Amino acid sequence: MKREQLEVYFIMGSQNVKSNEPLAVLEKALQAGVTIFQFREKGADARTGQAYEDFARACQKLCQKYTIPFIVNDDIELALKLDADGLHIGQDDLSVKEARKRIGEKILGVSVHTMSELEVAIQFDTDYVGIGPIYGTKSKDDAKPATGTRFLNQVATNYPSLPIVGIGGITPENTHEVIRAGGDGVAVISAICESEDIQATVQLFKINK
Ligand code: 3NM
Repeated sequence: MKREQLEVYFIMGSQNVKSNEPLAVLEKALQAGVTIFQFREKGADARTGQAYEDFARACQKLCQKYTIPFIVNDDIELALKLDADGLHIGQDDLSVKEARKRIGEKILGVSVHTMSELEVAIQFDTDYVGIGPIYGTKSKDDAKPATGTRFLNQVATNYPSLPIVGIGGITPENTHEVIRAGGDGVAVISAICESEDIQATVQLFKINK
């Protein structure tokens, strides 16, 4: 993948959208210029069964309309069934080795928090790594404590050719810190999902880099 594709990495599930119209939010974000999308339907209020799959397909269709990569969080079966563009996994999901073996050439992203996790991700040709939470976040129940940009900076310095996206509490106001530390882009849930003007917010993420 090209590292520019990580510039504004939008992540969403229906649980992140108060209006009950997540597809409308996704389409606004796509129109506004997000560069990649991750389907992350998780938590107590998440859709399940057929409703989950139908919603994923609807999100994928919108991403295809705007020619933006559609990445599935955690659920490799869904990623394969829908022929998604990629899969993003954390450390509690299936192993990086198994994920790479099963998805072949699709985009693989891995969340890493330590150098040893990073080395495993690289060993199995991760296309990018997600590093966070950089700042405090309310969008992930089991998030680790916020770390700031130190680890991200260490990774960017040691692995200059590895695409990196920062995540966790990122807003248009702090995005430049992530980029200055060596991130190629920012992964965002709430600053976009809860924005009253998604067009303006996405533009600000790009301008403030
Ligand atoms: N992963 P927001 S933080 C999905 O640290 C996710 O790996 C994180 O949401 C990690 O932009 C996070 O609302 C939530 O803070 C990001």
